[in-house]
Amino acid sequence: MQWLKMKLRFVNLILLLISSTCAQLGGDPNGYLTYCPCMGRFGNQADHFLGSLAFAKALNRTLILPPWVEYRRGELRSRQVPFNTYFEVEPLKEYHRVITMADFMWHLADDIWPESERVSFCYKERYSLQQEKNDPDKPNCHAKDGNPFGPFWDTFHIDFVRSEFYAPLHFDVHHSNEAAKWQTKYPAESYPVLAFTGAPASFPVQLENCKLQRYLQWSQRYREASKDFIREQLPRGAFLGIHLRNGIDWVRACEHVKDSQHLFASPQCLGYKNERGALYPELCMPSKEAIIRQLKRTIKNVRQTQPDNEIKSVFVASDSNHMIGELNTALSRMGISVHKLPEDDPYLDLAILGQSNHFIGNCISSYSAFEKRERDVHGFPSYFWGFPKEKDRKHTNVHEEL
Ligand code: GFB
Repeated sequence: MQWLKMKLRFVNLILLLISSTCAQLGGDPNGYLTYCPCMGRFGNQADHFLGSLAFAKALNRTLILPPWVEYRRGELRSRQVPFNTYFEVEPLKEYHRVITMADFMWHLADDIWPESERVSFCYKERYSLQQEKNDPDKPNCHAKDGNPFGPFWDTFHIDFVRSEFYAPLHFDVHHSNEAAKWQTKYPAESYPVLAFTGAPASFPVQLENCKLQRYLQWSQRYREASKDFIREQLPRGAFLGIHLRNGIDWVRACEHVKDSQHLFASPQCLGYKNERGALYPELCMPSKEAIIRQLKRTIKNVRQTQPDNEIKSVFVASDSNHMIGELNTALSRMGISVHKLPEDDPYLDLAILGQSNHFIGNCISSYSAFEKRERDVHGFPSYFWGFPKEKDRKHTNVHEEL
């Protein structure tokens, strides 16, 4: 009996907590916007996130923060990791109204977005890989077709009853009155939630949205883990963080350099209109010799220009080959030690790079681009492998001697 009373009290407490959370959350009469971060891995998703945040603000709709989509080797379905595992939610609210997808789905969706009204938005018909699903009389977004599309929406048991094709509207809210067009065509009263099959944003991130990076702040867990690593594993003093993007997917991606003006994040060093030059292979895949040359040069430059804060160590982040042996051999005579995380962790790598005194990244990589933007927010210096071109650099930099 006593046990039953306690159980009832516990259930009441849970119900009270849920209802008070609902009251706190309220509903946004201006509507909501969400999307599946269905393209690419973290760097791509982060670029898309900044654009989607700007888009939600321009439409004056609350942004439902999607989980990050991750792919693990050997798993057929993507994993969805809650947005706030890696980043704080509160700082984003300084810029615009946001709510995590879990909060929205558990506390508001039944009222605001009942199952019978869940519409998926795509630019135009998306064909299903399963031919039998493609009906010329009933064009569809097939929002849950394939991986990560299905697993993403399944995370919150979301199914769509209808598709909406929004062409010719687009997402560039900085250079036209596009936001007003969206609001006229899709008012919040009739469309409480705009749920996009992909991010309502461009890749790479639009120049105008880079500054939104300042609202993306590491969660306490990552702030602490990065500080602990730096304090416990690196020698005291300044350190240089480097990103070596050199896995097999990258080797293949770099083959596109020869026939492209831009590749992935390349505007971050070359400019959005190639105002700082054309693509060249060393930007994408610098040789080991070039990496060592640039490291030595950077370390010597800092010695000359900041003798009170010399670089004492190098922290290497990489998706594949950290080159620890080669770099230790090359830099030991300069009294520099080279370090990496004991286990692969792309987020902790980034959080550590964000605190390095100097950073050298890969201009083409959107993973490096995340880091560059984060450092820009704090005014920390960043450089790119092979940029400017070695032969150009000789004419422009007086501190280049090895
Ligand atoms: O982030 P991402 O879109 O950047 O994809 P790129 C690269 C992924 O590789 C990261 C891992 O999300 C990480 O999971 N990775 C890359 C790393 N660098 C590191 C690192 O330093 N440390 C750790 N631990 N992991 C492009 C994509 O990747 O690659 C394109 O933009 C395409 O869509 C191309 O897939 C081949 O921009 O570098």
